Amino acid sequence: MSDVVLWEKRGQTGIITINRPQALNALNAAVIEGLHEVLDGPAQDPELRAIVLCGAGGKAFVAGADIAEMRSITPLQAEAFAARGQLVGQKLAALAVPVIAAVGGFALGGGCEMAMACDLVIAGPKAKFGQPEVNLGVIPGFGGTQRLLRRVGLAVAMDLCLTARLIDGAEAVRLGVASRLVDGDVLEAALGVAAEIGAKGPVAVRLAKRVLHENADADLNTGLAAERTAFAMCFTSGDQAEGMAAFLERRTANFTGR
Ligand code: CO8
Repeated sequence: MSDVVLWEKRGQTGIITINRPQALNALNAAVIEGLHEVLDGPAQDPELRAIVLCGAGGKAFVAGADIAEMRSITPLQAEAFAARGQLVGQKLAALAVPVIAAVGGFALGGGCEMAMACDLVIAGPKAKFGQPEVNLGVIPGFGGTQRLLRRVGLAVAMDLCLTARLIDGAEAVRLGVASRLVDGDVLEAALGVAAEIGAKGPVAVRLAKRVLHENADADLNTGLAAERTAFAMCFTSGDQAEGMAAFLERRTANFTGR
């Protein structure tokens, strides 16, 4: 297993840590390949209820792609690097369980893009988000232009991508880049959210994630049809029977995820 991407299973929560604190967790090829290894391997564990993605060292979630490594790559290598990076984002979306980004510091460039590829983004008091690529003479390449556009609309996406300005957690939540702003330790807060989600009906959580992702670009009627089908699928699960019985019997549901 990679030493720049760490995996830990704590109860039913998986924790992925990008571990290059000396370079503010910048994404080099080794990190991208380490992420693929985790996402194709332990992150598929059917016992998991949620995954938290964080950066080591406290100062940064991820400060972008590794500028030193990117500096002298060829156009073809740049295309291949962006493709491998974008595929990480697609694998995060395709994972059955929700992925929660715990952003305690800088989430810049590829780091902001990686956070936006997660299902929930929890920002700590020192979080800073931004797409500063134009400072370096490049543009986002890990999905930033497209995910920002979908999250915040054209006007704000243009502002962030063209001016490279950084925003704090409060502004990120207001604009829709992040889901929540928390006080204190962002990893603990993200683990708390993971536990909160983990206590819900797992079949329903997985289906909700899937319907939201698979229909993010669909027209309303297509999305509503997918929602109806997934809603009906919930009624094939023991979770639905247990969840509704527990409510009516005024007790806590004991979900099995089947
Ligand atoms: N790449 C490589 N090394 C980095 C990066 C980075 N992105 N960011 C920080 N570091 C290194 C620094 O070089 C420094 O190393 P050293 O101690 O050896 O000199 C160490 O981390 C600490 O950084 P600083 O001394 O700069 O720390 P400061 O607190 O002064 O500043 C900042 C923190 C503001 C975050 C600053 O480091 C910074 O601006 N970093 C670069 C941010 C950036 O421009 N990110 C975008 C990169 S481009 C990109 O992400 C494109 C993605 C598209 C393709 C992705 C495919 C996977």
